[in-house]
Amino acid sequence: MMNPIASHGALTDTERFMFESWGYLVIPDVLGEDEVRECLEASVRIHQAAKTEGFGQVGRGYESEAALERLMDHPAVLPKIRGLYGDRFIMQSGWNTKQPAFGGMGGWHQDGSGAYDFKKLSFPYIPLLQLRASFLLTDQTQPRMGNMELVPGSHRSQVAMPDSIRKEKGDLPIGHVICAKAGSVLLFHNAVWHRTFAHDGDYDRYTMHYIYSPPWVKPSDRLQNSQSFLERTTPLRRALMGEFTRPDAPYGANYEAPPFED
Ligand SMILES: O=C(O)CCC(=O)C(=O)O
Repeated sequence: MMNPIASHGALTDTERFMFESWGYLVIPDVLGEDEVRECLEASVRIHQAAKTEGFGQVGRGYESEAALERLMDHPAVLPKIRGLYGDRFIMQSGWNTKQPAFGGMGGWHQDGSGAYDFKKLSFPYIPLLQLRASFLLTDQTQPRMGNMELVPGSHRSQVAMPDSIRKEKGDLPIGHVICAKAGSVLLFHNAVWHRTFAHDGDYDRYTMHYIYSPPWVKPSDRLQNSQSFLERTTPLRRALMGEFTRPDAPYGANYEAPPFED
């Protein structure tokens, strides 16, 4: 199947068109083999520390693992986030997910918040509020390797996926199983219907997801930032954690943009 392949760095007009049309992009070769290995080892460590069993998600791994911290503002990916949001956004969360060896199909869903249905925010389309960059840390070049499956263009669908399909975790003829090498990044809109695809391998599959949001959205993987992380990380990453100074009443007169390099 076709992939909406994107280059490293700034969002091109063609990539913007593909993102608007399908709701996602695939950026190959973002991480080299050594970086993938380091991130994979870090993923195993944080899941062991969190004692996850079966499918599991661990937040805040970027605070303790330098290899994961480096991905927060990766130069191949961050310019795409800026291309879609402009200069003012935060990293709302960073989740590391494990699809275990021989894991089954995940449930179809759109990303959002259990506390407040994103559908209430606008009609007819759900706005972009959680832009996700998913770093694939295991080979997913064939289906049934714990891939992500997305329904292209479904972020613009004015009807929900039928309950019958959701209940039985059924297949859809328009489901697109993302096949890509370890080190690739999938960038997608919160409203695209998606699920974790089955994994036939005898090893655990790890993916590191970074979710970027407008600056007024609350972080979802932390109640407050770790002071020690803030003290030792870079100014840009501090800004991405939402630690920017606000000149007056929140957001009224804007605030200083994160210190991007260009
Ligand atoms: O399989 C994964 O890593 C992603 C799971 C998922 O769909 C989600 O976190 O929303």
